[in-house]
Amino acid sequence: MTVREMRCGLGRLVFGERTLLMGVLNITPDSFSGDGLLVGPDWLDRVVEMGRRMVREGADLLDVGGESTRPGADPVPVEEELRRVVPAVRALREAVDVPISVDTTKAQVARAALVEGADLINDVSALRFDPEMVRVVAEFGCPVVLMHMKGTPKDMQHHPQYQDVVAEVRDFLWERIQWAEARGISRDRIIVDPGFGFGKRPEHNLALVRHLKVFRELGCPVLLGPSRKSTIGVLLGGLPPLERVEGTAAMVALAVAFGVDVVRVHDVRVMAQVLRVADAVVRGWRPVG
Ligand code: HH2
Repeated sequence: MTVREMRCGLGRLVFGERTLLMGVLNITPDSFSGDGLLVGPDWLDRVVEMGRRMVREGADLLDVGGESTRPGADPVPVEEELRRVVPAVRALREAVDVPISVDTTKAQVARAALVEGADLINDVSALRFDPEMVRVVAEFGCPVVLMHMKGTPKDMQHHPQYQDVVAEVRDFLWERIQWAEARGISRDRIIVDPGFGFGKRPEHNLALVRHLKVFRELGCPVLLGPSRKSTIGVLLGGLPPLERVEGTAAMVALAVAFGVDVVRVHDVRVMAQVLRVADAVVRGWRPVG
C-alpha cells in the first residue's frame, strides 16, 4: 500500500501505514449519538478533558463540531456556532498536539477556527452550502474533507433513492474534487468521504462500505464515519446509539478491510483497539510501540 503524507498545520497526516482515528467532539446539546458536550456552565472544561482523553486513548486527530447534522436537524445560527467552536478550538489547541479538524459548513466558522489554530476543515456539504467556504480553504491551504450528502440534514432521510449508490457517490465526489481544484485547492489536500448515513438507507450505507475501494480510485484518502449511526441500530434490531459500540466495531474493522484511510468515531479507546487488530491483519503486524 502506498504511503502518502499530507501537511496539516504544524504536523502532518500519514496515510497508508495504518488507519487513522479521528475522535468526535460534538459541542452541541442535541447530537444523535448522545455525546453532545454543550451541557452546563463548565462545558469547555469537559471538552478539553474529553479531547485529552481521546488523544491518550489513540486519536490521531480530533473533529470539533458545533452543529448537529442528525436527520431533521435545523441549522444553528452562525453566531451560536462560533460561540461553541471558537473557544473549544482555542482551548484544545493549548491542550493537545494532534491536528484539530472543524466540522462545519460555514465559512465564517471555518475561518475563525483556522485563525485559532485548527488544522483542517471537515465540510459535510463538500463546499456547497456556503459559497465563501472554498475561498477560506484555498487561502489557508489546509486539508479539507469533502463528503457526499443527498439533500440537507433537514430532509436527507426523506426516502433517499439511487439507481446505483456507489457510482452516484463516486461521480459526485469526483465532480467536487475537480470543482475544488479549479478554485485553488490542491488535490493532495483533499480527503473524500462517501457520507455514511447522509441521505442513505441501510442498504446504501452497506454498499458504500463494501465498495470503499471505488472511492480510493479517486486518488484521495478516504474517510468513513459509521460510528453509532442508525444503520447499525437497524441491523441490531433497534438498539439506541449508546448501545451501538460493538456494531460500530464490526463496521470499522470491515472498513479497514475494504481500504479506508481514516475512521471518524466516538468510542476512541475501543476503536483504537479494533484498528490495531484490523490493521495487523490487513496491512501486516507491527509490535505495539
Ligand atoms: N457524521 C456526522 C458528522 N460529521 N463528517 C464526516 N466527514 N463524516 C461523517 O460520517 C460525519 C461527519 C454525524 O455524526 P455526529 O457528529 O456524531 O452527530 P451530530 O451531527 O448529530 O452531531
